[in-house]
Amino acid sequence: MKKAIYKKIKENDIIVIARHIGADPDALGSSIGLREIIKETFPKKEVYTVGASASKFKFMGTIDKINESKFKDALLIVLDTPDLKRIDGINSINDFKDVIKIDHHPEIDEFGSIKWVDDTKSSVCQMIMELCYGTKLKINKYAAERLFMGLVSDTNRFLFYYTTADTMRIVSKMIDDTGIDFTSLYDDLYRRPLSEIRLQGYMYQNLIVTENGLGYIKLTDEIIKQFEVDPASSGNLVNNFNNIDEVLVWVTFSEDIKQGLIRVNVRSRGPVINKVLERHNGGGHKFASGARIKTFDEMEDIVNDLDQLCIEYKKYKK
Ligand SMILES: [Mn+2]
Repeated sequence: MKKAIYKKIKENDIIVIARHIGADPDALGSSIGLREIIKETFPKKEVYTVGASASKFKFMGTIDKINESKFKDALLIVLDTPDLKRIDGINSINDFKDVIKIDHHPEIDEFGSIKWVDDTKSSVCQMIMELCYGTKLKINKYAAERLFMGLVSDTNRFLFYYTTADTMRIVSKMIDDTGIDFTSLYDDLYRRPLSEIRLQGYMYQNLIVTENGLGYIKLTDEIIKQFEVDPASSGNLVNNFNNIDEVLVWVTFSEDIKQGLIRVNVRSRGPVINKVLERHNGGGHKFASGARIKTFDEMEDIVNDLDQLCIEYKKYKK
């Protein structure tokens, strides 16, 4: 698999790297990291990353501008994106000469002449590290830093269950080989504005918790404006509710007036949640999923479904 991906990269002179909308550090780290790796290995190739830039993560690196007329001669590599509709920065994968998919989400759309999809991997950044060490691709310090930040972010600092001995081994090898100063990278990754911390405080105070172990909170446009944060950042705070005795599954509903939707972010420390979210126009990992709904009317349905999931989980556990 890795050899086949390497061969395709070697064969193509123009390579475009895409990832999902609403870029997070794993999406940015893997795409920017892979761009640098390909350039390091093949300096003559044209390599571009596409998609909207995320000002919050500007320390991850820059996104490229590319003339779309190049697409027809280019190899497209799609990272960290299970479904076609969530690929950022391109209209159709059919505009490209060839397509490779590399992802660690459960498969939704099958695409690409080569696909490497493995939902046991901690992050796509880990997969890019494995790709490097399994082929003749050369890594450099800048790429290693990006990959490290993406992996650390997707595993929540090696906390999540899909962090394995392999994860530790390859990260440690990469640090040895490139000499990155990895602890200094945490500054960029974890420093946050006071407004966001205050919103987090609000969320802790106002989380509603059912007797079955479902925690949920509704963040209206009014509340989001009051804390002067953007709607996406409130959803990111969902990861900070992981260690509460009374809460098994938790969900935030954040209104985004500009986009005319409500972002639903769900996490779990037991029940498998992605099937429920797939029924509500979303999906994701077993213990980390999301959806986009149109109005708060759909909130009740999701809350009921997830609460039911908690009930079943507790019954089965006994
Ligand atoms: Mn990811």
